[in-house]
Amino acid sequence: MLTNKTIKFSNCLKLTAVSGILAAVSLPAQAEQWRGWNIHPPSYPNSVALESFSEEVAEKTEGRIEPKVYHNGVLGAQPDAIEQTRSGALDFANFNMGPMGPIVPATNILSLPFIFNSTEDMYRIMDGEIGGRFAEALAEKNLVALSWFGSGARSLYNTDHPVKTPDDVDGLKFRVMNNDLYVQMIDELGGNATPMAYSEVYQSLKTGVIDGAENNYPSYESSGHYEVAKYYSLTEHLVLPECLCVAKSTWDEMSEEDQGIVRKAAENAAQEQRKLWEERAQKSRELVLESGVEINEVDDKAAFQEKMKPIYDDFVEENPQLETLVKDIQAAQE
Ligand code: GTR
Repeated sequence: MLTNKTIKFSNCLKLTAVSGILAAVSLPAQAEQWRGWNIHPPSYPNSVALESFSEEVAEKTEGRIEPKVYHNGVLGAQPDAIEQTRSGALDFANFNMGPMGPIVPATNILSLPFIFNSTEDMYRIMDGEIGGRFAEALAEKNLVALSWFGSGARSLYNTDHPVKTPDDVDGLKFRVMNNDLYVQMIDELGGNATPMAYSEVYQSLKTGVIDGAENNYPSYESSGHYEVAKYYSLTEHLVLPECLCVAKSTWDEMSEEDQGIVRKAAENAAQEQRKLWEERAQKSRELVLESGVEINEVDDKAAFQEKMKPIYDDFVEENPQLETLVKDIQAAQE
């Protein structure tokens, strides 16, 4: 007859045997599942680069980290996604520096119209010491910027007529990204600005809630805005960098080895994005032209710059601590 004592003893033996087997199999540590935010459709250059980033991270960490990108802005509008990444509810994202301004004031410098002369200047400056200063400002707000993507130049487009001089903006209603600086930008030109989520622009153009918006060729095309707003005017007023950012809490949880892997993958993704960008910008331009869009040069860019000058003056007056950074960016392009 088995006593209570012997039953317990035999169970104990079984347990010891099972844990012995488990230890021998040496189960892999549980993979970290990362959620990544992306506003664009899967074929967009940024999306392709984010997928490459995810694959490289999963492969090089041997599955310790498994990033997954959610495309098309399904995880929310950009300002909300920035907050979610800051809090660690999202692990990584590709953010435009435009809507970053209200959260990280230094990044507003990047939204000063005509601050960069060209995409090449922007890349050179953001990849260097000055870019590091922006990364520091982002880190203070819990965002680890690992590399910089390009987004070409943004230009005005509308449903009514070509914009050739600032006077042509008079009275037009433009959607802008969520940042007061852009409201002032349109005001200075004599138009009316409405901050609005990217996902709402198409419908608002269609129903006449707004007359126009501003963006680069690939976004103008992939969002379908060109189907409604047929006049694309090459003001090229903004050359905005975008980041591949990781949540600070996610970053801090990683080993140094994995941080190195993730950083390298982000740098590789930026190189790929920049290359794909050039091809896509060209394609998008052709596509919108074929569909009957009228693209026009502006007569005199300096006239637009002149109108927007008060934005600089006000910005420096309100943020005297950022004046040096503005000046350093200007000096780096002389
Ligand atoms: C795109 C940019 C997006 C978003 C969008 C917008 O060019 O890549 O991140 O900022 O513009 O206008 O909201």
